[in-house]
Amino acid sequence: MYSLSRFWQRLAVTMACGCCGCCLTLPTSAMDDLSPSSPLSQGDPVQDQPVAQALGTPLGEVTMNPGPVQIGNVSMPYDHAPIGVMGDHTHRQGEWMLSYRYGWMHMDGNRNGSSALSDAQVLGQFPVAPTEMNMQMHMFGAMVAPTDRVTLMAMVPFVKKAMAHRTRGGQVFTTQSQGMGDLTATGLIRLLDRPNGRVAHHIHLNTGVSIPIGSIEQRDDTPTARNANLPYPMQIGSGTWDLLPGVTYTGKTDHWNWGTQATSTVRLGHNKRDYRLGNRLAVTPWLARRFGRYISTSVRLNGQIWGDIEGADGGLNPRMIQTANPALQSGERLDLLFGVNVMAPRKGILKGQRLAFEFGLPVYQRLAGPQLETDFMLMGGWQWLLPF
Ligand SMILES: [Cu+2]
Repeated sequence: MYSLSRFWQRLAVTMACGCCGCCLTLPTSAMDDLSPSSPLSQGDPVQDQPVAQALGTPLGEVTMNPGPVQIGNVSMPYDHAPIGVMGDHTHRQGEWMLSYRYGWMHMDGNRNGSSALSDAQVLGQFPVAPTEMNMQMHMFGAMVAPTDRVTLMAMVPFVKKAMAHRTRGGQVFTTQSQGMGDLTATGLIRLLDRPNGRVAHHIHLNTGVSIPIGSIEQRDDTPTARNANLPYPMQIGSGTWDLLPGVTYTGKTDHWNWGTQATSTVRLGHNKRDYRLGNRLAVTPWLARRFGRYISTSVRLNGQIWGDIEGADGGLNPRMIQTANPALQSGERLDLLFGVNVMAPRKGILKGQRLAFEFGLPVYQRLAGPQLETDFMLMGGWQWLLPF
C-alpha cells in the first residue's frame, strides 16, 4: 500500500505529464514485480528524472528499467491484443503458452442485403425459415517458439450449434450439431521488432493451414425426415484444407497499445461432399489502454467479407431452405467490440496468466439473403505463459 502523500505525488505527475506517475514513484521493490517488457518499466531517464526531483521523490525510488520493451514478444499478459484476435503475438525462444477460449455468437432474424426480413417474407420464398441460431465454441490452443523468429501455434475448437426454424404450416423445430472443428496450425514469423524508444513497433506474418478434421456429415431429425443431412451453416468443419495467410502489426507506448491484423481463409479444392465454403477476408484494428498495473480495456473493429459456397452437397435441397442454398451464404459485416484484459501479478501461483473478455455488436452487415443476421458475440479466454 502506498501512503497518501505518494498518492498525491502520483496524481501530480499525472496532471503534469499525462502519465499515471507510477513509473516515477514505485519503490524499487515494487518494480521487481514488473517484467522487463512491462510498459510500466519504460521510464525515460532524461525526461523523468527532473520531474521526480521536482516532486521530491527520493532518487532511489526513480526506477528506470533499462530493459527493452518486448512488444510482440509477449512476456506479460498486458501485451496481448483483445482476446478475439488470434495469433496476435510471438514468443521468445523456448516459451510455451496454453490457452482456452469460450465463444458464443447469437443470430436472430433474417436479412436481405442490409434490410431486415420478417419470417413471413422468408417463408414466401422457402417452405422452411431459420429464425434463430446459437454457436458456441470451446477453443484450446498451444504456442511454442523454437526460435526468436518463429512461433508455432496450434488451435482446435469444440463447436456446438443449434438452429431454430419455423415452417409454412406454423410448425417450430430446432436442429443441433456438435463436434471437434478443424485444427489450425500456424507459423508466426517475426518480420520487424523495434522495441526501443517511446513507441515500439512489431510486425509478423501469420502463415497457417486449416486441417479438415471437423465433421461435414452432421445429421439431425426434422419434421420431414429423420436423421436428415444438415445444411451448410450447421456443419462443424469445412472439409477442405485451407490456407490462412495474414499479417499482424502491433504498436505500444507506456499506456496505450494498438494494432491491426489482416487475415484470410483460402479454400483449396472441394471436399468429399463436392463443395467448398467461401473464401474469407478479415481486417481488425484495435486500441487498448491500461489502467493501473493489472487491467487494460480495448475497443476493436472487425470487418469481414466472405464468399458463397462453390459446388453443392448433393444431399441438400436448395429449394427447401436458404441454408441449403450455396448462393445464399456470402456477406460482409463490421463489428464493434469492447474488451477487458486482466493480468495476474508476476509473482505467485497465478504468474504468467491472463483472463480476458470481449463483447461485440455488428454495426453494419450486408448479406446475400435471406440469411440469418448476427446480433452479438461474446468471448472469454484464459492464457497461461508456462513458467519454464
Ligand atoms: Cu502466446
